[in-house]
Amino acid sequence: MTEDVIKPLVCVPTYNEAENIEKLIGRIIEELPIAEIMIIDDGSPDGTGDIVNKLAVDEPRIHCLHRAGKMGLGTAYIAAFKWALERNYTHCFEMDADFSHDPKDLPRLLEATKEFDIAIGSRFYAGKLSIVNWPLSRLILSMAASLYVRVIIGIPLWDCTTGYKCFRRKVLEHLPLHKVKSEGYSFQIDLNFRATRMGFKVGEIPIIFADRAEGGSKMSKKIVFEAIWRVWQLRLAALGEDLGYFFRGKRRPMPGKSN
Ligand SMILES: Nc1nc2c(ncn2[C@@H]2O[C@H](COP(=O)(O)OP(=O)(O)O)[C@@H](O)[C@H]2O)c(=O)[nH]1
Ligand SMILES: [Mg+2]
Repeated sequence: MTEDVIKPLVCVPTYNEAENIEKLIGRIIEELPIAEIMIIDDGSPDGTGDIVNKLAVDEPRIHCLHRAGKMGLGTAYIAAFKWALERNYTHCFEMDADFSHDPKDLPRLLEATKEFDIAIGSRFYAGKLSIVNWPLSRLILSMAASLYVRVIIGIPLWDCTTGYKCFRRKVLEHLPLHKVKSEGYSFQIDLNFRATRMGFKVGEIPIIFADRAEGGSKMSKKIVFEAIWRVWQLRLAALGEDLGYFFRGKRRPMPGKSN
């Protein structure tokens, strides 16, 4: 498929985002009218999914996947990416529903995919912070997570856990999505790691990140602990894979380097 016609899908997982969702969808359409939007709602008790259904009646650019219960961010994105790959979308965005990610940055991230296979919105690029109103504890946690990831698995990114991203279709076509079991923070680390190992170019675009205005965070200790051990699991799995190729005398395929 040629990428002359650009058709992005903005994927937004939601759990109890009734206060944000209508306004967010409006802003996405305003900032990037060529995009379509996929909301992945996990049966939000506050009726987020119903709001999206009503909006979708008059606006064909809005789509919604309804899942029965809260199943986590990682599987939500995977479901949306698979849906996109079955259709002719050229790019997929990851974006939060709580206005932490400014819709104004959508065109910048899309533009950056001319140079990079994945453009990620970085909250502390080159040591320069661009965060508004976020608790210091969350900031320290995120920066520490990126440093930890850099040391253990060597991804050369300042912000390894950001959830504002734009993927070119070919990255998602090559990533083994069925193998990705990570959630939360580690989902972002996982995809960055796999894509980098495949030779895809991941580029950081500085963004201004603001704390959510409405609703509550779904961040939990479980997500943090998952990230700590998952990084080691990714490292060991990669080592196992490399050894496998080595003993078979073969080279590991690098689809990101092929064009
Ligand atoms: N579908 C789905 N969305 C989720 C789930 N957990 C969080 N989200 C959404 O993921 C985005 C990020 O979550 P948030 O609570 O803001 O996390 P934080 O920014 O790390 O505090 C928001 O749009 C949430 O509504 C989940 O289990 N399922
Ligand atoms: Mg948030």
